[in-house]
Amino acid sequence: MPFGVYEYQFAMSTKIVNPQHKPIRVLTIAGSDSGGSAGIQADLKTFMARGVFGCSALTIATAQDTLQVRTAHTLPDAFIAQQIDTVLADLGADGIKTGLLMRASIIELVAERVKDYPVLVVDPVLVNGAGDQIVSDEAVKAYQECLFPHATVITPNMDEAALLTGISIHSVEDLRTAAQRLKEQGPQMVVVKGGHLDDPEQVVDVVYDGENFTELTAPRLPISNPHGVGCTFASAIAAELAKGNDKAVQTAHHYLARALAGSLDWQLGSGRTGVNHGVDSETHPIA
Ligand code: PXL
Repeated sequence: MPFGVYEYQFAMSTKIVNPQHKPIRVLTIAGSDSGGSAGIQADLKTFMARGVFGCSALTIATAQDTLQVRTAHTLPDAFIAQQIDTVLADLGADGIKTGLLMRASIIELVAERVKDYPVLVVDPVLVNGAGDQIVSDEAVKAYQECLFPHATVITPNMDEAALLTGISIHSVEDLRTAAQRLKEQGPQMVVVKGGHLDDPEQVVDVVYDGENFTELTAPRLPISNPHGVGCTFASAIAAELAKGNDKAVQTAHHYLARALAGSLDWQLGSGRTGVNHGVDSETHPIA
């Protein structure tokens, strides 16, 4: 048992000084982007920036840079389950966020484990940057049947919302209609991201809680197709919900706008640029 050594070392070297304070903990269940812009890298940087303690359960490892995913290895279901069980049994979580889950069996095992947690943000990663569906129809169905009914918030982009509802989306009105349909699939709140609409001036996201629609607008920045935006937004929402922020989606949206603006002058690799997660992290020490 090779890890026995480490357990022993932890036990011997840990000096508990002031054990009363429990940091707010958020678990991401997602893939790794070795390039650092998306996936668990984006999620953990966002958690840090929003002042919560981030944990992770890895679903898929990618060899990826700013230009492409070269290869990817999905981890075995049993090991994904073990990571989640291990973290939740000891540290617990005030919030959980899901990212790239790849196949129906993973979505099902995740749903089984996260369903009783009060904060669950599901970012259904179904379509890649080029607009192609990257998970099977069976996985899409598993999201709808197993995970959405337990979600506090789901955050599809408009291509994913179209896939999940069958609605073709060309306008803010279509985003609203899709949000209504998605609400019927079980989440408490829906955020449909309209970044791919062709308004050159602004980006509009639609939020629907079953009663009211809210539009989140931001000026369209001169960055072509930034990478990791969806992961960052969903993680910021999870962190804010875990902190008890009743304006979690709005706060996350403001953070994302700052993080995007903070990377405008970045030359990060030769492809799609990630966002500046640390744009204002000094003002958010771990809670
Ligand atoms: O942005 C979606 C996404 C999520 N998770 C991982 C990714 C990507 C996009 O590349 O690589 C691991």
